[in-house]
Amino acid sequence: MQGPGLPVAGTIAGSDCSGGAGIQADLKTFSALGVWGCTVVTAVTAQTGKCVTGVWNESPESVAAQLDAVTGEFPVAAWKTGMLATRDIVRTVAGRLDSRVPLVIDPVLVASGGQALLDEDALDLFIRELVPQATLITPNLSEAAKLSGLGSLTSDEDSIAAGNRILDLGPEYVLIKGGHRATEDVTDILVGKGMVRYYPGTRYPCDPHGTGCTLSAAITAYLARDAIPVEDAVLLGKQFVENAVRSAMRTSAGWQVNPGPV
Ligand code: PXL
Repeated sequence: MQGPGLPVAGTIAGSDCSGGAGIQADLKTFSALGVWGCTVVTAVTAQTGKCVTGVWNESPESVAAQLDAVTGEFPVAAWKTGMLATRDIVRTVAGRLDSRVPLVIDPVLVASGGQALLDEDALDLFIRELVPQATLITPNLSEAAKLSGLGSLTSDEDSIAAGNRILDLGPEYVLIKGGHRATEDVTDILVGKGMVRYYPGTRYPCDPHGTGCTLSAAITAYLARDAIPVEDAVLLGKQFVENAVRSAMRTSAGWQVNPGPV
């Protein structure tokens, strides 16, 4: 028996039946890192590693009840958000988070196949009410372009400029992911108040489903488990996701990221 003592992380996100992204990626990652995972499901998606074929959103009442149940039982040491689906869910989540608990926001806007994972009419509320609560927000390039209002981001300078614009929205740190840049390696760039740090990494010859979810979940788990500085949690999270990409599984629809124990 474990008794008390496992650190607890929570994820507020959508279900991905393929198991590579969403709630499933988060739980696998939490477990691999020795963290107890709690889940608040915002939507159920039907999808393969390649395309989303259906989305069913939860009601705000469901999300509120899940959040209340989790926080009533567990001392959640860090939260992450992924797919939030609707304006009502954004409002519900933004009004219920405890400002003392670190929050990692993966600003999931659109699936790689083009399916919207956050309604267009939710974006302003998301930016106004949730983003300012973030300890860290982890946009990819197109999310960073949208959140910053800058056009396409093609250089490190562009990413840093976008990071600074997003910082003005209120989060403590912004991690601009470089996976979608046409570069040989994958360099993520962390922007904080008065600081910039580069995280270079290897680009592997596959582009598996679920890397963004796994990265933000790993950072959340490290924050929950070790209460380390964000800069260190990002470094460890990046190493974790690289390992999960190296272990990626091939399916009939592409590659799935595979977060294993470390
Ligand atoms: O990768 C972002 C993401 C997050 N959450 C869910 C998803 C996806 C991408 O497909 O389906 C549920």
